[in-house]
Amino acid sequence: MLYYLSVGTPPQLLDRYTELTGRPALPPRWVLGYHQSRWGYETETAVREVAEGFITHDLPLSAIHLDIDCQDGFRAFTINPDNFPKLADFNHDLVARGVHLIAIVNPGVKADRKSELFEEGRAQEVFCKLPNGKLVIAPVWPGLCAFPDFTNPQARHWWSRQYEYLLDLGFTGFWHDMNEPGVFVLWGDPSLPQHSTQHFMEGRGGDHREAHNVYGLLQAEAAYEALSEYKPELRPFIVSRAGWAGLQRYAWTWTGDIETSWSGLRQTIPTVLNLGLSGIPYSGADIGGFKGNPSAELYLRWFQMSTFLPFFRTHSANNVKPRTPWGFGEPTLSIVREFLQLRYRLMPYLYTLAWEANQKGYPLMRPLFWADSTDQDLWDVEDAFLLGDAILVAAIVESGATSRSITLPKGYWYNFWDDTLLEGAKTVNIAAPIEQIPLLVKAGSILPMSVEKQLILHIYAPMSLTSEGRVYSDAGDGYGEWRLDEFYLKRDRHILEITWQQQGNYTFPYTTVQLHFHGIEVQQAWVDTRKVNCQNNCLEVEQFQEVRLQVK
Ligand code: NBV
Repeated sequence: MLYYLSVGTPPQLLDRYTELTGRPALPPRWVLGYHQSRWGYETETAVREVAEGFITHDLPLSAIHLDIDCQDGFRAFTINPDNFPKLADFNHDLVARGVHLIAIVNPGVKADRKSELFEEGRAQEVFCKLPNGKLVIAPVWPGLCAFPDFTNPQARHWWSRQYEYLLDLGFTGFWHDMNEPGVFVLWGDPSLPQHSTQHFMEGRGGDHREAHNVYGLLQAEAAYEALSEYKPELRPFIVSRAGWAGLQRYAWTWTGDIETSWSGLRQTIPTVLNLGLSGIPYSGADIGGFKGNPSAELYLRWFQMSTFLPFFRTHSANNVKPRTPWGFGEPTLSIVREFLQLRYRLMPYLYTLAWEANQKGYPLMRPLFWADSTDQDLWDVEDAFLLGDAILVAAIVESGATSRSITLPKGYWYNFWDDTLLEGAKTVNIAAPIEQIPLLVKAGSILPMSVEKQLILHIYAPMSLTSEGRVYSDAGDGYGEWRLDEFYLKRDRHILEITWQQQGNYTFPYTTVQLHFHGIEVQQAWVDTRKVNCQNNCLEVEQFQEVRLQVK
C-alpha cells in the first residue's frame, strides 16, 4: 500500500491529487446543458413527445437519456427494433436541434448460447470465472448474466468494440449503470462473490475483493478508449454509476437512486461537494429524486439548485409520474424556464470552469471553505456551495422556506437578484421567494455570460485594488484551437480600469461584447482612450485593450 501526503490549501490539494490520479477530461460543451431522463421512455414516440414538449414550452435542452426500456430484452448494446424503429433518423433530427441521445449500458451480458455477444466473450475468455474455470453467472435485468473482467486488457478491448453499433445509430454518450457490478440477490452482498470470482488483475490474478472498486472505473476506461477510437474528432461523454480514484479521467457520475424527499435534496450538496474534493468534479443528482413523486415545490427547489451543479439532469424511476417542467403547471414551468435560460447564459462561465478543472483538478462546485480555509465557521456548511469562485448558491432545502440564513466567506458579496451589497465573514438572512434561491456574486468578479453571439461580462465592482476574470473558448468539442481571454480590473477610488489580454489561436467566437457594471454608477467611459456612451451601466464594445471608467 502506498500513501501520498500533500499539504496545502484546498486548491493546491486538488491540483496535487489530480496530478496523481489524473486530470478531469474536458467535456464537450453541450454536456454542460440540461439533460432530461426517465426510466420509462418505452418507445421512440414517447421520446419524440418529450423532445417536442421542450420546444413547445420554449425550454432549452441538450440531451435525452434512454434507460433500459430502449433495449431488446434489457440486453447491453441492443435496441428494441419494434419500439425504436427509426432511431438513426430520429437521432439525426435531434442532433440538428442540438439535442443528443445518451444510451444506457449495463455490464452484465445475458448468458444465452444464442447471443453473439455472449458466445464471442466466452470464446475470447473475457468473462469472470470461478476457481473451477466455470463462468460466474448471476441474475440482473436480462436474466442470468456473465460479467466481463474489466481488469483484463483484452476484455476491455473486446468490450470497447461493442460501442460501435450504438455510435453508428447516432448516440453521442453512454450511461454505465449497475456497474459496481450490481446483481439481484435475495439477501447478502448484491455484487459478484467476493472470494470465488477470479480476476485477471492486469496479469497477476486476484479475486473480487480487490477488483470490486476498480470494476466500474475500468469499464469507463474501456468506453473512453472506444469513443476516442471511433470518434477521434469528438470528446467522449460517459456517465458511470460506479467509480474509483481517477474516474474523472473518463467519466461523470451521479448520486444514484436518491430518495424523493427534502433530505434527499439536502444530501445532494455534501455528496457532490465530497465527490469534487475527491477529484471527481462532474456529478449531480436525479432532480426531484428517483423513486417518488416530488411536490411542485420540492421539484422546483431541486431544479433551482441543480442549475448550479455540474451535471444538470432530471431522472426518475419507471413507476412514478412522468417528470417534465410542464407537468407541474404554473408558476413552476415559468420559473424552471428562467433557471434553464440562466444556465445556458452562464455557459461561458461553466465552460471556463470545466477548462480549469481539466488544467488543475478544481471542482466546479466548491465548499464555502474553498474561499477561506482559515474560517472555521465555513467548514460545517453543508447546505450552500460555490460555483467557481464567483457565485455562492444558498440552496433552499426546506419546505415552505421563503428566506434563509447563510454565513458568507470574507470579502463583499452582491445579491445576484438585486445587486444589494453584503459584507462577508458574517451570517446574513436572505429572501428566497419561490421564484428565486439566494445567489451571491463575489465583489471583484467578472462573470462571463452569453446570449447568442454576444458575450456579456458582468463586472461586480471590486472593493480591493485588483481582480481578474477569464473566459476559455474553443470549438466546444474535439481537440482543435483554443483561446483564453483574461480581463484584469484595477480600481483606484473613482477610476476603474479593465484591460484585456488574449492567448491562443481560436478565433474570438462572439460578435460583440457587453460590459455590464454592478455596484457602481458609471459617469464617464473611455474605450482605448475614445470617449463612449454608457447607458444603464452597460457598455457595448468590440475587442479592446483598455476600458477606463469614472465611477461613483
Ligand atoms: O435502469 C434502471 C435504473 C436507472 O433508472 C437508475 O438510474 C439506476 O441508478 N437502474 C438504477 C436499475 C434499477 C434500480 C432499481
